[in-house]
Formats: sequence, structure tokens, C-alpha cells
Amino acid sequence: MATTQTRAVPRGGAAVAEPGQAELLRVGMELLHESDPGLAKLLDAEVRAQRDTLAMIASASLADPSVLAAAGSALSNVTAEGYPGARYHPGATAFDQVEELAVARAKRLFGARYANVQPHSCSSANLAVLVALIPPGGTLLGLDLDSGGHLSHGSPASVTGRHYRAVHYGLDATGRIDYAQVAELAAKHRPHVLIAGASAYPRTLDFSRFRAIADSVGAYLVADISHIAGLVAAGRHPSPIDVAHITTTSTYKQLGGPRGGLILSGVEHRSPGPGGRDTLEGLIQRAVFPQTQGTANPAAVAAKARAFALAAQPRFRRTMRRVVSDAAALADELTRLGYRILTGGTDTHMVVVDLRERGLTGLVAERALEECRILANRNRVPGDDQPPMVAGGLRLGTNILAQRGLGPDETRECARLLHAVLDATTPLGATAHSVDPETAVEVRAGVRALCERHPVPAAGPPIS
Ligand code: DSN
Repeated sequence: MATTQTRAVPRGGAAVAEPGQAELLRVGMELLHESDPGLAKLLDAEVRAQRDTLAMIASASLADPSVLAAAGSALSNVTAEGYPGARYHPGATAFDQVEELAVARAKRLFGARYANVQPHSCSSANLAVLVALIPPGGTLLGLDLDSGGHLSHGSPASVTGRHYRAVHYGLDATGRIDYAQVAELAAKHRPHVLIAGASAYPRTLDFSRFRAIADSVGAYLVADISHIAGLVAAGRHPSPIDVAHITTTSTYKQLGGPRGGLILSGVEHRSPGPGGRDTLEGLIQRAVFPQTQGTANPAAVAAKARAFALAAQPRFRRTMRRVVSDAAALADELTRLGYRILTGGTDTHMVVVDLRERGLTGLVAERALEECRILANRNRVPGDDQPPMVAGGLRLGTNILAQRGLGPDETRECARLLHAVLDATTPLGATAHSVDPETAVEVRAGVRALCERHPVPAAGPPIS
């Protein structure tokens, strides 16, 4: 049988076949190459692209090969709604133990008292939390999308902005969160939930200040740390776990995990939820399953367990330290090269560049950079008059640079390569461009040299 490992120990004359995950993955890849070469080729091309590209996507990190292996495991074949020990299907013995392991590791990593590892993403996690804490038509207060907020924090484009009354705070004149406005809007609108979290905000979040505002109006505080979860786990950003009522995060943006989400709670995990009808953790458990999800993704839960174990290691903490020093170097070098950096710098992994005075849109910059094997994504900036698909800014992050071992000096080199591309880019309207061909060749060579010096783990030798 192709999916089993044969152990050469005869019993009753026959070899004993022992199922093995490693063999399953090996055979699976062989079968894929043999029977679906077109798809296999695309998957291999992605490995090469990641190897040969300088990725500065702020919402991405590299999953260790062992995390990817767990995500591709036979647990994917398990259907089991519910929670360990209380499933609605048989056959969940291994999954129960895997989920318990993931929960225990998540709690240990973040110093939390409660964890739910089932959300398929942080957007799913946020939806579940809002379902648990806000009555239909109730009010939430979150950061405005154009000021660096997230779709799932009440954007009209998200169900969270359609089914709840969403009110948004913004930034002050320095580009920092306007806490006075948060307090003012909270007093005026009395939200059920205040969300502290962002997807394009490069500065430290003051969770205690958010909590004081939430308390002043009887709101629950939800911290969404998707972008900074690695920094929080490594002690490089203040932790909201015991400050907020509930914390949510994605597991792939900075934790090096699989696509997925996580919900955590600290000392208040058994505090009463709205109306006192259940505890916070009881409400969240039900809000994830059955209210907003069916079966969890068991293989993704295994991959989360693996990622949480890796994130607890000293190596991860060293990487997070480098993430922050690389980002500071990136912001500094770009400023030196004449770019306008939002808030004048960064405290995290993220640098947001306002391109408007350079006459480039975010989309043009993103496409010109990708042509030269540098990845950074367009982002709207405060006061932007471009639509979201075009945008007037660029968001950069140093997670993957640091994971590949690039330090501040090499990150400055990345900034110079980025500048070389943008300086040689001629916009042809808001969405089209041309890059000077000689510059493009030089930059691609520079990118290649950096990538060769700092390989992606297990991506194999470069193809010349
Ligand atoms: N939320 C998106 C981002 O920050 O890029 C990705 O999940």
C-alpha cells in the first residue's frame, strides 16, 4: 500500500505495515509529481520564488518545514466537531490529544489561562469574539481602516461592519493613535466592545490606556495582536493577555505558524460575559463552535501546536529581537533616502511609507518592486485619495528578513535596493509603470546575492 511504511519484522510470515506520517508525505509528493505534474510544478515554483525573493510583507512569516509537515498531515482526514472529550464524531483520539497539546502550548507561550485554537483565521476569531460579546445590532469601537485598522474591526466591507454598529477612532497629528478621541467616542457611543489592534500601525499599543477607556464605559476590551503576536510572545511588545478581556491573533503573520487564528484570555477568562449568563471562556467556546465554525482544521491545529513550541524557544526570541532592530534600520535608511515614514519610525516589525509626494501610487510601487523580486504591499495612508486597490502608501515588514538571518546592515541594503527600484520607476498613470531595465537587472542581482547568503530553510540549492 503506497501510504504505509513497511517494517521488516515478520509476524506470522508477513511483514507488518506501520502507518507513518513521514512516509505518507513522501509518497504524497511522489504521487503528486507523477499524476499531477502541472500542480506539482506550481508548488515547486512557489518554493523557488520564496527562496529567490526578498519578502517584506508585514503580515507574513516563514513556517518551519516541520510546521508545514504537520499542516499536511493525515489529521486533515478527521472530521470531529466540538472540543476534546466532547466531540460529535468518533475517531478523534489523536486529534483530541493534539488539540489539548496546542491549547497547553498556546497558554504557556502567552502566559494565558484560556486558549481556543480552532479559529480558521484571525478574522474568524474576531467574528466569534464579537458574536460572544455584542448583541445583534450592538456597537463596537475600533481603529479606522484607513488609519491602519483591520477589515474585521467593523469595516463596512466586513460582516462586522454590517451586523454591528461600528464606530471608528483614528490618529492624531503625529500619526499615533488618538487616545483622547478613543475616550471621547467611547463616552458618546458606549460600545459593547472596544478593539485595540491594527494591521498597518507601526507603534506600540498602550493596552492599559485602552483598558481604562473600556472600563470607563463598561465595554469589553478585545486586543487583536495578529501583527505583533511574535513580539508579544518574545517580550518585545507589552502583552495584553491580562489587560484585555480577550486577545485574538492569527498564527501565520508573525508566529511562523499555519494559516489560522487563536483566541486567548488571561486572568479574567472566567469573568461574567454580557448579561452575566456565562463566563467569557464559556461564551467564546460556543461562539467558535457551533456558532461561527463547524469542524476545526485538525491538521492546522497540529501545525499550530508545533509553531507554538518553536515560538517558545530562545531562537525565536532572538529572531524577534532582530525583527525589531531590522525594522528600525529599515525606517532609518528609508528616511535618509528621503522617504516619508508614517509616525517617523517604528517600534515593531512594520514600516509604513507615504509615497504620495514621490508621485508614485502604492500599486505602481508594489508592481515595480515585484518585477525586481522585492515584495511589499500597497497600503492606504491617512488622508489617501486613492482607492484601496491603488493606495498611496507601501507597508513593509521585517519578519521574513530576520527569519532568514538578515541583520540591520543587510536590511539597509534592502532599503537601498527598494529605493533603486522606485527611483527608476516611471508611473504611467495610477496603475501602470515602467522600470529602467538596467536598474532592474542590477537590483535583481543584488536581491539574488542577499537571498543566496540568507537561504530560506530547506528550500534547496539555488537553480542557476
Ligand atoms: N490582514 C491582512 C494583512 O494585514 O495583510 C492579511 O491577512
